[in-house]
Amino acid sequence: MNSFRKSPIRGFVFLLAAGLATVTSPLDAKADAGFKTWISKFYATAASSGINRSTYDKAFAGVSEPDPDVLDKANFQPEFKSQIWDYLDSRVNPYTVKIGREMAAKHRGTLSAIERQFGVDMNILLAIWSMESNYGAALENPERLHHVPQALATLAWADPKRAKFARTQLIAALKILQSGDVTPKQLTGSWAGAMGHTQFIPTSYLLYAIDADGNGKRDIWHSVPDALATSANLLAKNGWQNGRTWGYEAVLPSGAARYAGQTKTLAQWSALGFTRPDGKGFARGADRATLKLMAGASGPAFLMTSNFFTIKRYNAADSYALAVGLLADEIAGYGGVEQSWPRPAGTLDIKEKFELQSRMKELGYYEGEVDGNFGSGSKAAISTIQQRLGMQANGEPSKRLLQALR
Ligand SMILES: [Ca+2]
Repeated sequence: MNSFRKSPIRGFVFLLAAGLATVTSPLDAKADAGFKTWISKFYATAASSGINRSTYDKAFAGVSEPDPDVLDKANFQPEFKSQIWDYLDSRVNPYTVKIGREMAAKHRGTLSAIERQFGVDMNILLAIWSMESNYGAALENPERLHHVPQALATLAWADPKRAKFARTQLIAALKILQSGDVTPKQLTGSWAGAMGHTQFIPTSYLLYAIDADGNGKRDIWHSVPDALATSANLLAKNGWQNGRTWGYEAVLPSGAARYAGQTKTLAQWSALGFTRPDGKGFARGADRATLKLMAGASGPAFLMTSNFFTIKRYNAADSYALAVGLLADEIAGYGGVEQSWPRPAGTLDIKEKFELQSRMKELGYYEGEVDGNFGSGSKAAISTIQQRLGMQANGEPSKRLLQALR
C-alpha cells in the first residue's frame, strides 16, 4: 500500500540512478565495473560459508549493474514522522479489517491447522500478513520486487551503513537458493531483502521457514500456508503464549504517567488505580505487563503483556506491534481503542478519512481504493479540490475540506 516515495537524487546515488537512462556515461560504466568486481571477489566469502560455484553463478546470472532503485529507497528519508494515530489509521481500518475477515473465511482450514500446530492465534497471523504485504497484494506490484541477490549485493557494495547486514543476508539468500526451495528468478524481495507474503529477511527464513502445504518446498512467496506457518513458527519460537492477549487498553490514573515504561504485575497496576476503559479489571493478575503511553499522558494508556514483546521480534517498533494487536482484535470481532487519541483540532479520524475518500471518488477527483490511506493519489486529489475552493493546496485532509464536500 505505502510504496516508497522517490528520494531526491543526490551524490553517489545520482551516478547509479543515471544508469537507468539510455545514454551510458563513462561514470556509469566505471560504477558497473566496480560492482561486477565486488561480486567476483565476494565469491570467496560465500564459498567459505558453503556456497558452491554453480549456486553463486546462477544467483548473479544476468546481473551486470547495481540496482539503482535499491539505493534510491535506502536513501529515502521521510519528511516527517507520522503520528501514531495516523499510522494506526493506515493499518487498522475498515478496509484492512474487511479483507482480514475475507481471508479468515477463505483460509479457515489452513489457519486452524497452523493454530493447532504452533499455538499462535490465527488473527495475529492475519494481521501480520496485512501489515507485511497487504495480504499478498503488494507482491503483485513489480515496483516493490527486487532480485534479492542483486539488491543485497548493491547494498553491500554501495551503502556503508548497511554493508554488514547486507553481506550476512546475501550469504543467507544464497543458502536458500542452494537448498532448492526457490529458483533464482523466484528469489524476490523488498529493497532490503524482505521476502514473500510475510516479508522474511533471508536469515530469518533460514531459522523459521516451514513447508506447511507439504510440496517439499518452503515457499513463502507463493504459498499462503507456508508463509503463515513461517510467521507462526517465528512467534512460537520467541515465546508466544497461546490463548493470552498481547495487552490491555487502560485508563491512566491521574499522576501515573511517571510509571511509563515500567513493568509490574497486573495486580500491582490495579492496586495503583489502573482499570480498563469499560471499568473491568484485568484477568491473570499474576501476569507482568509494561505501561506504554504511545501518545503521551493525554492519549490512551496500554499495559502490554509478554505477547506484545513477542510480536516485536517481527519488527521492533512499538507502533508496529500495537497495530498488529489492534488489527487482530478487530478481525476477531472485538472493538478497537476506546479512548481518543490526542488528534490536533481540525484533523480527521479514520471514519472521516474514509468518508472524504468516498466523496472525492463520487465527485470524480479520486480513482484509487477507498482505504483510509492518504497516499499520493489522495493527496493530489485533495490539492486539486483545495485549489478549486481557493484553499491553500497542501494535499492534507481536513475537517474543513470534508465539510466543503458534504
Ligand atoms: Ca510448500
